[in-house]
Amino acid sequence: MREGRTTAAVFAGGEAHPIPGFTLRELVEHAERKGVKLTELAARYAMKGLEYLEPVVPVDPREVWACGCTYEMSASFRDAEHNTREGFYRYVYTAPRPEIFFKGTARVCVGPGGKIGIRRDSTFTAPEPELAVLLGSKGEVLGYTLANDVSAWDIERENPLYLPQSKVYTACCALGPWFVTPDELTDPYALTMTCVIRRGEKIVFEGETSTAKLGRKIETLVEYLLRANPVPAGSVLLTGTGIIVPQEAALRPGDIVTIGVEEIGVLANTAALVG
Ligand code: DO4
Ligand code: MG
Repeated sequence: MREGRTTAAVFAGGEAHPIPGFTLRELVEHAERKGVKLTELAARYAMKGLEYLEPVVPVDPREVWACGCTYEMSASFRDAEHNTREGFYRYVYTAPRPEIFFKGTARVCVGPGGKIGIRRDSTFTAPEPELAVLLGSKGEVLGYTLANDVSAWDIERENPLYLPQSKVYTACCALGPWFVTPDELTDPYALTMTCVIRRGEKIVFEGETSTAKLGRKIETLVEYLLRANPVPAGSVLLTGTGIIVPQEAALRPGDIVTIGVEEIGVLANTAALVG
């Protein structure tokens, strides 16, 4: 955020080189129109000086999509939760076609420090820490960030057909703190991801995974997403969770959820009731 406007910027440590006149989505669209690489355009347009800028949601995506059951942990926990057909989720983990669902638009996204939502009709809402990618219109990965696919697990558990209601609602998706470009993050399958939930002074949950456990290649997920479905440039794809938060640690208003990956940064959000 710069002079009251959401502004793209190249972050360097705690400070940033602003790119006045553009949001990141506008810069992605401009780079596509000009046929120039996003990183080249950003380097060309970025101001030389460094400023302290408050990071906000790093992109206002036209579309956010999310993958499910891409980690064995997510599939087996969900199967254990459900009394539906045996191995319903494991099937998706192993089948050629991945699970991909629509998570929403910029309307449901919050950035670092923003409030993530707990639906009033849910008693078991949990964070799902995920690696997310920023896409060009041909499916090229333009950057990596952290995402929280906040989910009303009890609604999904009642019946898998309720998935859209468990996944899509106000403030159900946190993104940030910024995107790291593929030239800086060369191996997205070697990232240690952590998640901590704090309630006042107490830690109510701590979990860790590695993206080495992601059961599919990101290109495969993107390829399925784009089949008969050309998503606009600047859309975001969440790659699924490998950290599962049990019901005992269900989110309560005021809880602080912190997701971290050393090579990307930290995404922290406070939970709040919505609706
Ligand atoms: O199948 C339900 C959703 C799965 C999901 O969001 C995940 O595995 O991350
Ligand atoms: Mg998820």
